[in-house]
Amino acid sequence: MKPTITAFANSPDQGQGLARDMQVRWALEEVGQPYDVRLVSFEELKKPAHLARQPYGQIPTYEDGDFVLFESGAIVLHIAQTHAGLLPTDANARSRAIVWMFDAHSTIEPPIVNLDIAELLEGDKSWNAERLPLVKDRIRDRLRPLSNRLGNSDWLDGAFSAGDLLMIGVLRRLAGSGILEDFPNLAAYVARGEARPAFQRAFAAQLAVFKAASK
Ligand code: GTB
Repeated sequence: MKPTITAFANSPDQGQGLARDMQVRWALEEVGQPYDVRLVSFEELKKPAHLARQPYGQIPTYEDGDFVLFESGAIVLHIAQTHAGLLPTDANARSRAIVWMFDAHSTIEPPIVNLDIAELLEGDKSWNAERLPLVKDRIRDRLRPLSNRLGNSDWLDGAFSAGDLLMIGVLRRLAGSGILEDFPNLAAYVARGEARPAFQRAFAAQLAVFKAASK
């Protein structure tokens, strides 16, 4: 049976793959698992049928029969644990890959979300111009150690893993900020992820939703 995921019927990013269904699609493509997509409008997100799947009324979700998951990181971990290809088989190496999944969402992403908030929601505040450089510096403070750890390696710990998938998904949110360009090895790391055929398929699938909606 094919799992069903949810995604925005009208993604505000206009198909740039920044909404979090992208990571779930990418993971499913990496492991070769076909899937269905239920497109959800902003109104439907907050209705009981969707709230039963996702208590905060957000995407993405993952359903396999009666089995329902939310939280993109947990969904990607489930896919990686139930299919070959996204986590090493050695127990310690697997745990190290999972470290990077947590790191992406709990250490690297929060200051990046703060930048989105500062730019999108606080742009009209009198103190915004003074605060913005501080918000950007906090991101650089997180990216510096990450860049040092990656060094000249292709991926964070050996072969490409679910840790890289989530990390690249988070770093992609910096597109257009100019910050990633301060760390050329991280910019190249993101480009390497985006060049993967599975990423390309996932990106094309979510872009097709935007194109169909704007016809
Ligand atoms: N922790 C949850 C997870 O990882 O699954 C967070 C899920 C979440 O933030 N979902 C967002 C959502 O459904 C979409 S991804 N928001 C609707 C709401 O809260 O009402 C975040 C997102 C949205 C849009 C862009 N964009 O347009 O660039 C980027 C990221």
